[in-house]
Amino acid sequence: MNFPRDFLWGAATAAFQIEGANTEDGRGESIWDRFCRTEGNIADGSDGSQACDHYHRWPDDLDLAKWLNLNAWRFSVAWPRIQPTADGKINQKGLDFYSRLVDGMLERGLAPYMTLYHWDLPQYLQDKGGWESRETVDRFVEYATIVGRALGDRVASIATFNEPFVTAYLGHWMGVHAPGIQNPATSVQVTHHQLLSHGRAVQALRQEGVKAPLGIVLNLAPVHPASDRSQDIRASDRHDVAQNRLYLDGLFLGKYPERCTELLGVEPKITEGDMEVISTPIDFLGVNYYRRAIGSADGVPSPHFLRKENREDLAQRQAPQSSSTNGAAQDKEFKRTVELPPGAQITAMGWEVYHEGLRECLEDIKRRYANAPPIYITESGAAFDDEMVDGRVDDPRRTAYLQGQIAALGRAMSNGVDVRGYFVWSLLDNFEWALGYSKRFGITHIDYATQQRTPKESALWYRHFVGTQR
Ligand code: IFM
Repeated sequence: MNFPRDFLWGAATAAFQIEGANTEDGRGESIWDRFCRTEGNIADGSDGSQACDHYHRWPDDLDLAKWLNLNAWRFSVAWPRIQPTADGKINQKGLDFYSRLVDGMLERGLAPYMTLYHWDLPQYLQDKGGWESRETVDRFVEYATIVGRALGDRVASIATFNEPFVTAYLGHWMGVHAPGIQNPATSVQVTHHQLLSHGRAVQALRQEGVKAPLGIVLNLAPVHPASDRSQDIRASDRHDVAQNRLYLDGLFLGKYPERCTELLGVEPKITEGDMEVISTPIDFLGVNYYRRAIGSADGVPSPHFLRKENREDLAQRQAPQSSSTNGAAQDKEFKRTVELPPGAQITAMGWEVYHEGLRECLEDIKRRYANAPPIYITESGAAFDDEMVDGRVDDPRRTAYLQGQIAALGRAMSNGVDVRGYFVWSLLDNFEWALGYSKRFGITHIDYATQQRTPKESALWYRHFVGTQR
């Protein structure tokens, strides 16, 4: 398929995963800095203090993106660089960094796609309750307004949040991401407060006169029951509510799914008027797609989504412990992950390769939400155990993955879904959260000892492919 001439072809990144320099120019502490310091939280014991050193090497990285023929770059702003201290005072050096970065993109013909929150909450806000506290909503609106005023006239779009489901679920239900909380009730409240922050920020930015299109980025997954047994269908419904419906229904229908409380066992505290704010119309929806979910009553959580101590006793946790607030035990009932179908191809994350799922997600949005705005695929990619041989990284499985994703996207567009751009996750190998540097998602290899960047064969394929689309 030939994509429209003005279609965006980009690559996505996130501040904490690539910047490093986490004490430089007045940056404050984030929940991820703190989380990395606790032994056992990060698989390889690493942290984000150096990462890809993008804070210093950003001109080279932008040159690389330009060389790859890309016309868009997705990045996130680190909140602790902008408001490093609890008094909320603006750190001009932090704003200046992003201002230079955005100008650098514009000079190279890269449209800046900015995300305000990609998981690095200032630690001082966590100390006061983090996303569970409604006060954080006000603080987010203040932060969004500061960044919107400084950069809103130059960026191509502003996404409020990246993957609020991951913050809620991995950060507050399973406790494998910062801030490491394991409490389902907190997790659901965190979902509500992130969505409320999103809606309030969209309203505030519009009031400020910010012209950039405004939206949010969700990670979606079609959910298929493992069988037609009623227990498996219920497990699927539960997962679908937790990952997809809470967010999509909230944003586009202005209400949470009717079976939300029954299926999740907890309900958020909602104040009158919240749902109207959450469903404030937006200009675009970002969709991150990696894999489908399979709902099974016999499923066990993926070990990656368990804290170390819970991974060890996974085998013993076959009996449901319904009254416990221990997230892992609760997740046994969540039944998120099951064994993959025989013959399934998997990535280094243990994730099934299932391209049709992207088409399914996109068509599901079109079918269910008449008011959904144009879509961007804001992340799509795969981790593999790459090897550098004689200065080359031959990664045919990643190339095939990207080809499969782009073909599925093309099918969805042929079926009428309005998609405007595609961003590979990720331009560079980077800090893969609780898995540290052990998983490589980049189309560019990073040698972390020397910070040498080497485009992999998949990058060369992407460069060629994008060239044919112009
Ligand atoms: O690395 C993450 C990214 O930060 C958010 N989306 C999924 C990626 C791969 O796990």
